[in-house]
Amino acid sequence: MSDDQLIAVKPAIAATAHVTVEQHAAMTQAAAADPEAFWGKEAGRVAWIKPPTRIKNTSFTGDVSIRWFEDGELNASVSCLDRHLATRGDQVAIIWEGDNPASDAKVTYKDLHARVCRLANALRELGVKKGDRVCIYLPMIVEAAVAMLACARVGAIHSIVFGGFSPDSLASRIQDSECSVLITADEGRRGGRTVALKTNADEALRTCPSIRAVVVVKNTGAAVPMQAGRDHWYDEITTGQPAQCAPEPMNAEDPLFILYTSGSTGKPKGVLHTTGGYLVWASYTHELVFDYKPGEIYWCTADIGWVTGHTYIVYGPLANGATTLMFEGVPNYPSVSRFWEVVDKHQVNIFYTAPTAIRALMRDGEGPVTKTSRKSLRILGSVGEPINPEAWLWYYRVVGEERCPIVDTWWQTETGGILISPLPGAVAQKPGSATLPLPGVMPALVDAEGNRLEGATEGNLVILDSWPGQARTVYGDHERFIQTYFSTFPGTYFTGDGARRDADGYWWITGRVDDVINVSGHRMGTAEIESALVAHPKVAEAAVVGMPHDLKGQGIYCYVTLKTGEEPTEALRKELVAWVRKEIGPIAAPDAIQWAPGLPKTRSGKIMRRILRKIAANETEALGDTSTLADPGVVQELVANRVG
Ligand code: 6R9
Repeated sequence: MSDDQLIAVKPAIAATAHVTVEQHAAMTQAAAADPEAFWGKEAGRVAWIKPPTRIKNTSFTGDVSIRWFEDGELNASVSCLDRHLATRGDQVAIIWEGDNPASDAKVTYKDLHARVCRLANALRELGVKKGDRVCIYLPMIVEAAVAMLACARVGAIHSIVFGGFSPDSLASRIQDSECSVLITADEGRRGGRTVALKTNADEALRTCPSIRAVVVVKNTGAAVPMQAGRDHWYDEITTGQPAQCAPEPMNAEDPLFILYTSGSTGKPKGVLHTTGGYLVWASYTHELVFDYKPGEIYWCTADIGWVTGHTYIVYGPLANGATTLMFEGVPNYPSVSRFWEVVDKHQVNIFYTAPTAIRALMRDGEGPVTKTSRKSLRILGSVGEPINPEAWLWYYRVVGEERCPIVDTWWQTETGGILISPLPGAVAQKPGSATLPLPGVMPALVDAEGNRLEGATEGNLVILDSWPGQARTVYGDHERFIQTYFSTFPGTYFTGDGARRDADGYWWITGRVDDVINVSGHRMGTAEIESALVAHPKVAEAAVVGMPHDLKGQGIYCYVTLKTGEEPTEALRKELVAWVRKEIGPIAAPDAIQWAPGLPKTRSGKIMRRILRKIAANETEALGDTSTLADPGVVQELVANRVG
């Protein structure tokens, strides 16, 4: 795609946009010149018990300390609920659309407030106090949002674990942050199938002594065992609770939530976000990037188990008094028209999804899209991985009929919210480019040695200074936070992504430069999959890399060395795929397993992943320098037996 293909800002959008071209430039300038003044003003987006007087106190060097609005006091649930009651208590806060197209529900701000207060009171009765960790392992039902906000109400730190994760993955996350309560459901529903959440939870809890109580939402009504004294039905403990609950006053820097995410090494990290800065960022970005106007119907298709669900289904939209749609299902059930049918059914104006969904739907052609109206759509968004220009253009032409701007939003769990994205009324788009940083965000490119690169070039993407939504630490391991994000290029936040900046100053994210792979927008650490593989009794060694994949963006390619005497059979291959699914979850299921009698290693024993990535990608003519290998013959063997 040429860097020059500009899709101009649409006059109809610009005419009413929150931010115009001129304002974008002025805001960018103002935020850079005087961050204190700029963010001091933006802090007014949320409801403070005690407004902050100290705005920014951040350092990316030494012990790395990030503090925003540090003398302010607030409660996130009040900003998302109470303050809307007078003006829009009867407005719908959440439209819930079930997996089954016949089931849906509408929850007003007044209803949501009451439901949150009832659960918050019940949590307090279970002994939950400010600072306690509560794990949420729920499907995409209204109770998931209620649970998040009820935790915020009582000052508990929520840690949501995606419902698709295995009992082992759930257990390790509960153990790491020593959660005292788990909120789950009997079962989840997705694509016409059920997910055995309570059964998974029971298995996980065998190794989670910190859990004192389990709250179980009756969702499908399936019979599940309840452990007396530990397990409580959600309905039983919330019915009869008062519909009011005094919010816990929180310092701006008190934690709001932990969310586990994969990195290049070790176990997933508990990324920690605090209350004030995160909420301001969620509100600021949701309003500006989606140009959200009161009364509009906004739909983000993410799962609440990922950061996108946190910031752009719950906190951002509700802080802004929006109507947010929560979808329990999948894009292709009961048919591949589902997304667009839901858009028509609920008259969705703003639609935010992932490139992997767009690529999957493209395969079925335009018919399933064009048979729907989609006239309500005004803005389309993309998140989770680089969107290839073909998918961008299809989304733009077929779904949005060239009427809707596309906001390709680059950000991460650690950034709390969007950092690089067009604003619909202010920034012309280029298919495949995340375009420009939001006002207040300072990206830069550095080479491998950390030298700043200027002009049109490509390099490692770093951020030079803090923004309010930034993660503050890794739960229980600040040293790991410093090591992971601030030691590679000292003095800057290292994103782990590579990027290119073109001659117009537009940013093109090229993907991860570390050992993290992005499968359908889900971050997976190759180290996690490797350790799952070597935990199998027949596996001696494993190396995992990403490979190009038409639908998923990246697929999981595993090189496996078996223990002496073990036979590489098709049955064993299937067994290993099932093993990894069970150990981590279905999203980690390998796409290819290649039997590797040996792995290419340097003389010091380091696996040369660069070579393994090339073989997996079938770029075997350009393997690069193999002279430092201990045994170059290994490479020929692997090339000859590449799978797929
Ligand atoms: C929000 C989210 C973060 C990683 C990130 C990058 C990739 C996300 C992107 C994108 C290109 C975009 N990524 N959005 N790459 N263009 N618009 O996805 O958070 O799950 O932590 O993943 O996803 O590689 O580093 P998270």
